[in-house]
Amino acid sequence: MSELSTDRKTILSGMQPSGELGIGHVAGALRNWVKLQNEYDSLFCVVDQHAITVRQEPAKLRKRTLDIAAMYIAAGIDPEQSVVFVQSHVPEHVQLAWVLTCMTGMGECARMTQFKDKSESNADNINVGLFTYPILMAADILVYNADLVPVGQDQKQHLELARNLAERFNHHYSQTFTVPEPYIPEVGGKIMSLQEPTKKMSKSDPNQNASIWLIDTDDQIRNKIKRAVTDSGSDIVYNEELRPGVSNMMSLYHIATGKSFADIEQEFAGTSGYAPFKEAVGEALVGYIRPIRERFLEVRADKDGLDKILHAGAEQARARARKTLRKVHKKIGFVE
Ligand code: ATP
Ligand code: LTN
Repeated sequence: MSELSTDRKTILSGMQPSGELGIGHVAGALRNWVKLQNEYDSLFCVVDQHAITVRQEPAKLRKRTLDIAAMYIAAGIDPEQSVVFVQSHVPEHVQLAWVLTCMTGMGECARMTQFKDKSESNADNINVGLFTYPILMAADILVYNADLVPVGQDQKQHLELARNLAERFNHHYSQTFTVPEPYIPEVGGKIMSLQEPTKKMSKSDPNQNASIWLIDTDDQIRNKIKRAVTDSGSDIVYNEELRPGVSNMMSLYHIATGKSFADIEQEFAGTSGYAPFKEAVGEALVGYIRPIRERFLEVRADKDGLDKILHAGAEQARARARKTLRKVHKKIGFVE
């Protein structure tokens, strides 16, 4: 298990156990986590407390929390090198979130696009947690003084709030928090729904044909790609606005093979129709996802091993979070 050292910069990121992980999560986040863990002190948490901002069934939440942790490892996070833990095992996140809540304006939360979107999709449960969600996320990050936060594009606005809160606290009291930077992949960083390529591929999408899950079988992957909505036209060129369907296929091919968009365009120049390209995308994804799925099944089957990793991870995370929280409480005038 890694010792967190202070001479390396820190990264922190997390995902909600609100559903299965798909290829979008690899593209937008996981592949960067894996890359960055060699150079940074790395913490990766499963944010179960964020997940309950929408209704969750207890048994499913429990299962998915372990699934997501196992998927981090299957995707290449090495628990010997990185700290892997569950958010609710480290109560300091919520403790810091309260302090930050008292420094955040109502308007700052009200303008978050994710809050607006989720209020629409959960109209019967617009709870205060959904509103203050980004403050808890800021606490997740600031409690470890993370320098860098690898996330997908949709999290940029939340990151901005975390930066503002860090600066605000430092200004009101004294230098305490590192102001975190987002780390967002540009090329192929956002994977769209296979059925509506102008919408993000998301784990809460009820249409099962819209997403490629990391636990999909080879045939499921091939079939979903075959059925994916493409555009009218037949040449393979990247243009998110005019050709969202084909551009999304190119992003998937890029993730699975590492090839640039220019190389992909050249590889398929002159082929007639989308069918051969889609077949190549399907096969590339099958080859990319298979080892992740197999490793996931192995890690998930070893319940004790996974428990050990998560509990050791929580202990390491707590040691670090406690230090920050103590400092914060002292600065704001809480009696020791
Ligand atoms: P939900 O649909 O339940 O709100 P989600 O599928 O968007 O969740 P999150 O847990 O919110 O998933 O996201 C985890 C990380 O994966 C975030 O950094 C997010 O930006 C990234 N991510 C999720 N979906 C995609 C996608 N389709 N393309 C690129 N990145 C993605
Ligand atoms: N809000 C993020 C998940 C998340 C997160 C974090 C990401 C919660 N806390 C801290 C990075 C750092 C999401 O919905 N993807």
